[in-house]
Amino acid sequence: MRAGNDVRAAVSGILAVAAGVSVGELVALPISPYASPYQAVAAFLVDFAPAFAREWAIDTFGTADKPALMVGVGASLVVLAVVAGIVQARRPPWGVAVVVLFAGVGVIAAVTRPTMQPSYLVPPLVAGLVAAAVLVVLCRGARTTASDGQWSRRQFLVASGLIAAASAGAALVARQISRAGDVLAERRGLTLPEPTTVADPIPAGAGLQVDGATPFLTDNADFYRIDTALQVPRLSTQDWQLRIHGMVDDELTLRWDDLMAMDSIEQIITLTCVSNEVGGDLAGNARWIGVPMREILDRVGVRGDADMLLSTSVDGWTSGTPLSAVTDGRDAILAVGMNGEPLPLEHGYPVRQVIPGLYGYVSACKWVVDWEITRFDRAQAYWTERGWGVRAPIKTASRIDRPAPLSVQPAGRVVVAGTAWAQHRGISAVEVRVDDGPWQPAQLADQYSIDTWRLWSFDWDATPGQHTLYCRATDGAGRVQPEQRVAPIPDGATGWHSRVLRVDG
Ligand SMILES: Nc1nc2c(c(=O)[nH]1)N[C@H]1C(S)=C(S)[C@@H](COP(=O)(O)O)O[C@H]1N2
Ligand SMILES: [Mo]
Repeated sequence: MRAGNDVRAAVSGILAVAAGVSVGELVALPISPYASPYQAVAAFLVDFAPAFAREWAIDTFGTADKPALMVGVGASLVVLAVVAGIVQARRPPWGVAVVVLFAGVGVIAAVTRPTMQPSYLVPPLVAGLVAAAVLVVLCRGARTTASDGQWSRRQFLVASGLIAAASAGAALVARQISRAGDVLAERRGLTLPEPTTVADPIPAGAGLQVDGATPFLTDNADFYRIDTALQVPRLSTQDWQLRIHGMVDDELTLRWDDLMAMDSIEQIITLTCVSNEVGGDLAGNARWIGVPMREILDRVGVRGDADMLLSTSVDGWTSGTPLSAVTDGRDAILAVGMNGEPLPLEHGYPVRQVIPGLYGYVSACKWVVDWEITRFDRAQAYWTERGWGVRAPIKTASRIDRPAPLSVQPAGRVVVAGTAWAQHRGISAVEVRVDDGPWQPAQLADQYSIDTWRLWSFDWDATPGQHTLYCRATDGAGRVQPEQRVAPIPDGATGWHSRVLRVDG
């Protein structure tokens, strides 16, 4: 008889856990997509998995690592449910204890979510309560049924009722997930706000008419992408919110419609990554539309002793920006548009920061959902916790873009062209040196603004042989790029870019 009882107990356990999970997901739906206990536990496992486990998962499942994880969590839940049912039938109330333990994992996972709100605790707690209650009721029934057929039928009815509830919950969850899949469709249909201030027109002389030169504006498809996201977040405008708290007079939570109700501006700004080696290509120049960040800070009333904006992305990444860079009059934007389109998903849809003059890791938070106004002596951000510089203004850089490295050129006139940037200071000169010769001035394209890169070219009278070309820029303050080679870590590389070419006789 024992085996039969065990099967019944196992089924009771599965129904109990299924009911708990579905009700938990159901309760989470109106709170936030990030309040789902199931998703929270999966995300928690990813965040806290040791490196070897993560590598093993990526090696084994490749790009299917995320679905594999979800299946893994599901399978563990089934095993837990069976164990809880059997334990509860044999030694009550220890089965309930197993369920409570698992609900505890859900609570811990919820607490560690970067977007965590106290309401995130409700779904795992409710899930635990429901699962425990169902387990107690069904297992009591299971023990009585051996001698009483009536109980059995009733139990069956209860069980099927629960299955119905569980599937209803699952259906709702599925709808929620499909809504996340709709983010791409939503983006396609999204209308950008009409900026009250448009960007100055680009002078014809800002670009270069030479093959292989970098275009003044970077297409979205060619724009460099740097982030820690394993999976590009899919955050809809409906789910987006920006919670502003910390050292402020009045906390504020902005929703998409609130943001759209504010005046927006259009501005062309060059973004740069601190990880660029000398001559690196992790820089791009785009036309952004968004709301000035300063206007939002004005609404909450920033306390005088605060000096840092700690921004958190929906995936938990953080950046720490000096508040002065947001309030000193430069065009720090909470951007929603990039080159005339809504932000591409991988560039921060629906909302990201763009702040001229600072490397991306201390300024350009993508998928931003939380602003804490704090102090540099109280808080740290993702990369500064890992040894990168706390304050990271962009260092002056210049790069040779053409001719291609190690290419063979005909003797005579060769057009050398490149890019130079020193955002928020501007570029006042670029010089080129051939081998050990003197520095010669390059021709500068028109400067669009001090917040954008500046293209340059140099007419080189090439003589046969192998040559090394060097370039160096001077910023708007008159400071020449130093020769000394410094690695990107902790706050940006320095040194002159060079390129070796052969010239045929
Ligand atoms: N959420 C999030 N935002 C982020 C990052 C990240 O890892 N996560 N990386 C930053 C870094 S280091 C850079 S250089 C810029 C790059 O922006 P892009 O990918 O749009 O070019 O984004 C910044 N914003
Ligand atoms: Mo970066």
